Amino acid sequence: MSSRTHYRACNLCEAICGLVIRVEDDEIVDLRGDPDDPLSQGHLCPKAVALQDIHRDPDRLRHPLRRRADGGWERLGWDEALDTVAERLRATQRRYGRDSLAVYLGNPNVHNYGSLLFGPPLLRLLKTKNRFSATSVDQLPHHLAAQQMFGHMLLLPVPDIDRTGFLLVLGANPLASNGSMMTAPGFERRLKELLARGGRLVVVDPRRTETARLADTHLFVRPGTDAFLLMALLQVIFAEQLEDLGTVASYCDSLAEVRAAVAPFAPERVSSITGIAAEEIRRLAHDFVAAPTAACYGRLGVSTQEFGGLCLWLVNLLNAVSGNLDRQGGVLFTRPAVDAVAHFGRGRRGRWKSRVRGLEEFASELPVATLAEEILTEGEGQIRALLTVAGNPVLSTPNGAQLDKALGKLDFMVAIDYYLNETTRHADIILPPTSALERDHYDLVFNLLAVHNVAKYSPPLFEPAPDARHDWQILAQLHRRLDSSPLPARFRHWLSARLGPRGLLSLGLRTGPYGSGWRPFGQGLTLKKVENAVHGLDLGPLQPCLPDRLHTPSKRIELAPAIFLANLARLQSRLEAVAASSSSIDSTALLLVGRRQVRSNNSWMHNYPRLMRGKDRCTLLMHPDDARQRGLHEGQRVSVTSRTGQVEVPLEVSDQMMPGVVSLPHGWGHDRSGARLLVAQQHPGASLNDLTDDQFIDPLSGNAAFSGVPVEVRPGDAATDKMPAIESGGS
Ligand SMILES: Nc1nc2c(c(=O)[nH]1)N[C@H]1C(S)=C(S)[C@@H](COP(=O)(O)OP(=O)(O)OC[C@H]3O[C@@H](n4cnc5c(=O)[nH]c(N)nc54)[C@H](O)[C@@H]3O)O[C@H]1N2
Ligand SMILES: Nc1nc2c(c(=O)[nH]1)N[C@H]1C(S)=C(S)[C@@H](COP(=O)(O)OP(=O)(O)OC[C@H]3O[C@@H](n4cnc5c(=O)[nH]c(N)nc54)[C@H](O)[C@@H]3O)O[C@H]1N2
Ligand code: SF4
Ligand SMILES: [Mo]
Repeated sequence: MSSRTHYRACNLCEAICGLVIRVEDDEIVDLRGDPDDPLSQGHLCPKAVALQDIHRDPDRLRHPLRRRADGGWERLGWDEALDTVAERLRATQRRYGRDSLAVYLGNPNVHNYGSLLFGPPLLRLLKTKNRFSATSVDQLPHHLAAQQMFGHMLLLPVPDIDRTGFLLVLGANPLASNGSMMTAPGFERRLKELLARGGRLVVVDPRRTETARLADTHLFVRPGTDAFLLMALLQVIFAEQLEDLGTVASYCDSLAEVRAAVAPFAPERVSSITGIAAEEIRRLAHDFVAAPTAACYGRLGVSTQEFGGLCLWLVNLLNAVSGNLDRQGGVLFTRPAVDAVAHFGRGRRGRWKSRVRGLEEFASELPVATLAEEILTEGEGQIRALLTVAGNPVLSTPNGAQLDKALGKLDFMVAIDYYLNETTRHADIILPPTSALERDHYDLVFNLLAVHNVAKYSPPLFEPAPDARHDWQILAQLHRRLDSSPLPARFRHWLSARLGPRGLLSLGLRTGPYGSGWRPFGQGLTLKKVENAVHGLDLGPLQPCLPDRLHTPSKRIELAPAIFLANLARLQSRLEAVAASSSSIDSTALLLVGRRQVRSNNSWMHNYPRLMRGKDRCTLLMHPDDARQRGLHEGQRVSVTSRTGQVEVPLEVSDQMMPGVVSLPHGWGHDRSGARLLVAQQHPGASLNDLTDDQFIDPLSGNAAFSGVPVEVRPGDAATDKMPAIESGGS
């Protein structure tokens, strides 16, 4: 019997936990958190076991598939599959123009360094303006604020959680999500340590979440109104002359404009719209500036809302004017061993607009909320073909049901994905890559967002199956087939495909901030050194690094970018409208928000029996008063209706919800026919995005607004009046 121990980083979520995996005869016999990983220090969540379940899953596709005329699927060789795809994409673009081909990149691309290195060149080659990704249902406002204030969309300040004295969390639930745009494996331990050292944790969320329960203070906020709260916090700071920019003061522009802009937003004026008492807001502002160090952290709940762009600007501002930007214990920029800031674009904006709704491009992408209408609206420039890479937009983008219909109307669709799921069932050809355990990994994105500088290389655990392709190989082989560039460009692509992700990583490490350069021996980081440190290399705590790291042409921080100031008129008029109406709350409509659950990951991890055990988790959470008013009770099936659709789910009555707000997790809704997900289809749940609205976006950033969708809730039609339990065959 051959036995070996393997070290790697889990790539399922942003926490990049170190794993120790024991393998005997190609079977995983033990998998645990690596106590010697300098970042994760042994942390692990239940999803890590899913890595082997994904690998073994009989539903995971292992060969290219082509849809037959009768709707069934047939196996296809790689060459024939890639040739056909290249031919169809080329023919569509020739006939209808470049923009008739659209591309959608899903979330797992950022957890896959091969895709990150070989996806962008293919997109540039395709030259379509119809590029979409999960960014615009997620973190686009973060990039916009970073680009406008610091000059680069990837200059994202990270809260210094291990040294701060005060963490203010808006719209994030790291105890379920394990953290986002802030890689901090073991979030719970870190928060407990913060409290143990006398620090404070304040959570602002319309739900008393797992994280809020840990906090010393939790404030319910009405969905979509955080920008008012943040403006009021700043108003108090300026009105009482508490602002102190600390070390960044000498290279910040436009402080006077900020002071003037926040002046109308006194706590008393925003209290009724936010649902937070004026004295609570004042106290929070005072405590935040009085703390020895503090960090404000705003995440998904404030990013995916109507005022998302303003929110992320205001979060950065609050950190800046309290002297916590670029300060130990405040928020800091990282210094990763391969610096994505140096390798990826700064993020330009507004070079083109979407055809139907006129939404602006950012970093060469259009907001995905407009994808369905770009397919459905006839005329010059209509989308006729689609390439999806690791994405499930039918379940993950607003008004997914409309997109579902639209995908059925395409002339041609190809999906690079290892499941036949709600989205890929519309494809003509599916190209499935290797599983994560069959490939190597180095995190290019999440080291950029980590609360401590580290570097870790994960070699492949298993040999790829014969005739399997990695994502990067599929992308590179499509590229080669489509490339008619002049010879030097084709040679460059040939060379990088020869080097592969690993070779490119080696170059990136040598030329990175810790790199050895081209010296063969001696000092500096090389891939060899990173590889030899099997638990990961500790590159030290985050350090202040401004103004050097700024990418603004002036090398100064722009505190009041014009686009944000101009957008404040929207905030003002909303405030006035609410003040003018007799009541700020519509008593019949409830406001819908989303939530995440530890044993789930977006839309694609519901096919693993070990994660699916237990009671139905796709439930609507509602406050007892709201349930009573509607004559609804615990466990009952309820019908939830919005402008765009209707779903039925079991009701869970709980005072963890703010009155007037209901919560449903996203990523469910596996009852669509034609998918091949045996476990998920037994417990399908319903899709939150059949209720969200493609027309409800943050007009400033173009990001989808998921928070605060108005819905009505009534007793459901179905007779089943109990929560179905989930039986499981797995161990
Ligand atoms: N209402 C609402 N909607 C949301 C959210 C929300 O909170 N509320 N969250 C949003 C957020 S933050 C995100 S990031 C998006 C995610 O949106 P998407 O990225 O569109 O969806 P995922 O569920 O991540 O689906 C990932 C797809 O990639 C495939 N896949 C997994 N691993 C690999 C791989 O290694 N290679 C390839 N080629 N394919 C792979 C899976 O089979 C699946 O089809 O959803 C967004 N949608
Ligand atoms: N287990 C698990 N982990 C995951 C994922 C997963 O699906 N499952 N997905 C991964 C991905 S792609 C991402 S982007 C991250 C996201 O990670 P987080 O940013 O932590 O996202 P959520 O856990 O959805 O928490 C968002 C919170 O915002 C609250 N909220 C909703 N609307 C508002 C509002 O208007 N204002 C305020 N203040 N709060 C609001 C919700 O109640 C919820 O508690 O998680 C990642 N990790
Ligand atoms: S927290 Fe995220 S990275 Fe860590 S084990 Fe769980 S899924 Fe993997
Ligand atoms: Mo995300």
